[in-house]
Parts: sequence; structure tokens; C-alpha cells
Amino acid sequence: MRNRFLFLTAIVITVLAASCGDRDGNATQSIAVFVPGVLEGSPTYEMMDQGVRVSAEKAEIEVKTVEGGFDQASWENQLMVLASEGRYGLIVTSNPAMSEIAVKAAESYPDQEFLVLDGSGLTGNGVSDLVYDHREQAFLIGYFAALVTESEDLEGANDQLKVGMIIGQEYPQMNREILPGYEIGMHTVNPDIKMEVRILGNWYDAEKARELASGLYQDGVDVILTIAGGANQGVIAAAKENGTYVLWFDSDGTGFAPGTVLASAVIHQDRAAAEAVEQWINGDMEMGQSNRLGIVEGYVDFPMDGKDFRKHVPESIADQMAEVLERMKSGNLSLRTLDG
Ligand code: RBF
Repeated sequence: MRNRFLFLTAIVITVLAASCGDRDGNATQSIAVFVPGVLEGSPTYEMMDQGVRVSAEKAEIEVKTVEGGFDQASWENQLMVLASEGRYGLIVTSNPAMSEIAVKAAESYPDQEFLVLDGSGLTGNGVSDLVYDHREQAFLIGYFAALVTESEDLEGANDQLKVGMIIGQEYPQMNREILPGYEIGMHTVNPDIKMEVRILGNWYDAEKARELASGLYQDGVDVILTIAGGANQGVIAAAKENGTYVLWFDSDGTGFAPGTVLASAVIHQDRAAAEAVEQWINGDMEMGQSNRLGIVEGYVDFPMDGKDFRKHVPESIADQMAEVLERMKSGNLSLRTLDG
């Protein structure tokens, strides 16, 4: 009897050791993707999920994607529940509010590792994050917006110097990086341009976004940057009705409505997610670290080679964008020096 017990214990230990992985690598553990909202229509979340899956599939690691929904007050608890399951070697999530939530969850579950993409820079034991330079990203699209509203070649651009922006909600990165970056970008081209901002109050109400956008377009705005998740579709609908323009953020949105969505300022979150997860799988991810990724690092960009961009954007505007982008890539023009 005693021998049998020892034998069984040995088997259990062997199985546990094999399934827990070790510090040299995490190739046997599954990964959870926690979406703070819903996947569909939110570019940063879709890119996160795609990127994680690319690296996990290569290593034959299982990925479970959990949509947390729009009740932001519930995200912390949901993340804790995922961590408490103890089934995921890594929990990946994305948005600047999630850094603080992941740090709290990691304090309660010190064995759980978290990766926050598009985070705020706050890390702790068991939490790594990637921070994009959204000010550079917004600067580029603000620069482009100015060239659009000034344009005499674009049919939908009127005589008024007004550009718009519709956002899901306010948060520190929005107020400190994205809004100022957009404004600095447009005022670098022409300080007389007026910026009109509307706050939706959520990340899904396309009908309300359509109304807000229509109001702006009828007020003389001819181009709107939309950062509103699933509600972005409402801004596209309003632009089509008014013969005006939309600008996209995070992914390349020109294909969603060619000639209406004129351009995008992107972050390569899919690539960043795939690289980070591959690192984690190989046991090379340093926890407690924050990495800042911008234009110079190759993670913020302004794509100009897509067929819809080339077809609908006048060459003079494309040339001016190529020039400013080149200056930023080479480090000749840097917004970071503004930080002192
Ligand atoms: N962006 C989306 O596209 N969809 C969302 O549901 C969404 N929810 C967010 C919730 C919070 C609390 C915060 C701080 C940001 C959210 N964002 C969302 C914005 C996103 O993380 C990112 O900042 C912007 O897409 C700009 O890159």
C-alpha cells in the first residue's frame, strides 16, 4: 500500500513538473488575452489578439481570449479571477488603464505574470509593459489633418480651417499625449487652424458618434480623427453623408472606406505583441520592465504605400508627409526633446 502511494506521488510530481515549465522557458503554459472592452472594431485589441496568437501558435501554445466588456469597474475583478485560475502562465492585456489594474492583480497573485501592451509605464513585480509614443503618432496625423483642411485639390475640403476629433473618453494619455500631439502637428503646418473635440463617453455608440460627427461637419469641419473603438463606424457614416474625410488611429483604416478614410497613424501593436510573447515563451522576458516604442524604434508609423492612400491623397500632400516622416525617422525632428 505504502509503495503504491509513493509511486502515485512520484507520478503526480513528474506531471506537475512537466506542466509548470521552468524559468528557462514557458513553452508548456497557456496564455490568456484579456480584452478590456470587446475585440471587434477596436484596432489595438484586434492587433493584440492577432499578435499573441501568431507567436503562441508557432510554439503550439493554447490562447484563451476573454472579452471583459464595457463595465470598466469590473475589469480588476475579472483580471483577478483569471489570475486565480492559475492556468495561464501569462495574461496579456492592453490599454493605459490596465497597467495599474495588472499591478494590483499581481500583488494578490505573485506567481502570475502579466504583459500590458499600450500601457501607462507603471510596472511592478510580475508586470511588464510596452508604451507607445502616442504623441508622435498623433503629431503625424495632426500634420496630415492640417494639409487636408488647407487643401485646394481635395473636393471635400472647404475654405474653413477647422479640423475635428472624436474620442471615446478622456484619460491621462489622451489628454497629455494624443490631444496635444494632434494639435502641435496641425499647428506646425498652420497655427490658425481650429481644433474641435467631441467626447463620446463610451467606446461603442456608433449612432451617437454619427450625430457628433455630423454636427462637426455641418459646422465647417472637413476632416475628423476618430479614436472611439466600435463607434468609429458612425464617424465614417457621417463623413460619407457629408462628402468629407475621416482619419484613423492605431491600425491602417484606409481600406474600410476608401476615399473617406484618407490616412492612418499606426502603431505596430500586432508585431510588438508577437515579439513580446515570443520572448516570454523563450523565458527571455524581464518582468517589472517598461519599454517605450516610437517612430525611431519602428513601432509608430504613417503608411503611405497602400493603394487607397495613393489613389485618394494628392501627391503634394503625400510628398510633405514623406518629408516630415523622414525627418522624424532620422531623428532630425524629435518631439522627445520637448520633454526636456
Ligand atoms: N480603444 C478602443 O479602440 N476601444 C476601446 O474599447 C477602448 N477602451 C478604452 C478604455 C480605457 C479605460 C482607456 C484608458 C482606453 C481605451 N481605449 C479603447 C483607447 C486605446 O487604449 C488607445 O489609447 C487608443 O486606441 C489610442 O491608441
